[in-house]
Amino acid sequence: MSRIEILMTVPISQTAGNALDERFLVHRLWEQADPAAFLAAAGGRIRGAATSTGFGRVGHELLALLPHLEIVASFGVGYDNIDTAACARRGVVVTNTPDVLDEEVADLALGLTLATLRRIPQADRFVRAGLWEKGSFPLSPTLRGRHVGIVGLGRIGKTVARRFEGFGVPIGYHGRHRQEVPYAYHSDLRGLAEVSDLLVVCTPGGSETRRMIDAALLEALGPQGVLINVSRGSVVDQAALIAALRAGTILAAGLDVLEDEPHVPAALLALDNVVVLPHVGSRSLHTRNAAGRLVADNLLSWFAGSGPLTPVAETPFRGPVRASDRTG
Ligand code: 8YV
Repeated sequence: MSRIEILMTVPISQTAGNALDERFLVHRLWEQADPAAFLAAAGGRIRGAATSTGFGRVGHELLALLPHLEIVASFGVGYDNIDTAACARRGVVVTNTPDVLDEEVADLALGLTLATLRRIPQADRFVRAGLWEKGSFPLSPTLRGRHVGIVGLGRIGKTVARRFEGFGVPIGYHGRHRQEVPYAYHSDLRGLAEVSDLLVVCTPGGSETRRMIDAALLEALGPQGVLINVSRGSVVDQAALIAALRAGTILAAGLDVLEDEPHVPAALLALDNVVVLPHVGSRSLHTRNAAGRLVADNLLSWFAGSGPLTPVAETPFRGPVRASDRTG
C-alpha cells in the first residue's frame, strides 16, 4: 500500500520530523530545488500538512495547489497565519499546539518583564563595556507598587497572571468575557490601561486584535507605563510605540514579537528603554519537542481515523470519518 503523503512546509522539530517519517512519506518543501514546481507536480497527492507561523500565510493559493488536503497541523498555539475560514469551507481541519507551551511563554513573559523593568540587558551591556570600573549602574524602575494589566486572559494570559500573583502585585485583565478568576475585569481596554502601569499583551493575533494597542492606548498607560508583548507584533501599532518610547509617553517596553519579523526597525534598536527578543517565547528544546510531538500526533491520529487531537475552534471536527473517506 502506498504511504500517505504529507507536506512539511518549514523545519519544525526533529521530534515531529522523525515521528512523521516513521508513518508517512514526508515532503520537506524547503529541501525542494523548486518548491513551486514541486507543489504543482505533487500537490494532488498531499493529504496532510505540517506547518508553522514561520512559513507565512496558508490561504487560498496553497489550498488550491493541494486539492486532497484533509488536515493542516500547525506548530504553535497562534494560527493567525492560517486562513481558517478557507480551510473550513474546504472541509480541511486545522490543529494547533495549545497547552504544551503555556508555561514556557509565561516564564518568558515574566523574565522579559523583569529584564525590562530592572534593565537587565542594559546592565549586562554596561559591565561588558567596562563602565562599572567608572561608576555604578543607574537606579532602575521597579515592579514594586505596580498594577498589572493582562490583555487577553486565555491559557497563556492565565498562566502569566498566576506567576504575577507570586509577586504580590494587583492584577486586572481585559478580554471578551469576564471569567471566574480573582482578578479585576475591564470590559474596556482603555479602562485597563488607565489603572495599569504594566500592560502584558497575551491575546491572539489576527484581524480582531490588530493594532488594539495604539497611540491613544499608550497615552492612557502613561509616563510610568511599561508594555510587554509576548503575543503577536500585529496587536501593537509599532510606529506609535516607537514614538511613545521616544517621547516618554510610556516608560519602557519589552517585546518578544514584532510587526514584521524578523525585521527590526533601526528606530526601535536606537532606543535604550526597550528590550527586544527574537520571538523566543516557546523556544526551549523541551517545549519545542512537546509541540512537535503534538503536531505529529494530530496527523497520526487523523490518519488512524481517530480525528484530530487539538482542532482549532474555527474548524471543529464533526464526525468520526475523515475527509478522504467521505469523498471516496
Ligand atoms: C511559535 C508562537 O511556536 O505558538 C505560537 O503561537 O508564536 C511561537 O511560540 C512559533 O511562532 C513557531 O515558529
